[in-house]
Amino acid sequence: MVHFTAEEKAAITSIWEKVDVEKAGGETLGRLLIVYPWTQRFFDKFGNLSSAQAIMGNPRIRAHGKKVLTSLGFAVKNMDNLKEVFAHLSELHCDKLHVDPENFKLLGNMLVIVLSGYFAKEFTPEVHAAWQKLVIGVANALAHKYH
Ligand code: HNI
Repeated sequence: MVHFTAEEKAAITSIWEKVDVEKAGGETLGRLLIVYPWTQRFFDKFGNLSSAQAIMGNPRIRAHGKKVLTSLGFAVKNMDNLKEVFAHLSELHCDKLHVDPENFKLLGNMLVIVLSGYFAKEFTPEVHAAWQKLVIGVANALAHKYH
């Protein structure tokens, strides 16, 4: 079970309260699909994914990215309880969506890259480490119910 110190929690929250979930969510999911093109197969019903430009301008990708980041917001509010918070979503991604859990790590890393771009000045090594710990914790929690 991951444990977050008060400093790590503060580092995560100080960034999170400034995040625009639609903008950052759309960019994170869009970049995931471009940088790791095999992830596109989960979104083949989402319309035009034919180029990087099409993906970044696709309103359904942006809306879904917002949904994913909104859900990640529950992690920020429940850092001591990640497994419980994501138990239901873990079952959904395993049983219904069949998403390989490796992809959760890729998405988490992409989010850290996107945030480090938006908040370059504040992204000290300590803030970076706290965020990386959170996204790994979320990826592990989402993988927890896989069988
Ligand atoms: Ni994910 C649906 C949260 C990573 C593929 N996903 C959801 C929903 C949430 C969610 C919330 C909506 C559930 C519902 O409708 O009840 N996903 C998250 C979170 C992460 C994540 C918090 C990681 C931090 N999902 C991923 C990854 C992939 C993924 C990495 C694939 C590469 N998710 C999906 C797909 C759906 C989905 C596919 C269904 C989309 C749809 O609407 O058809």
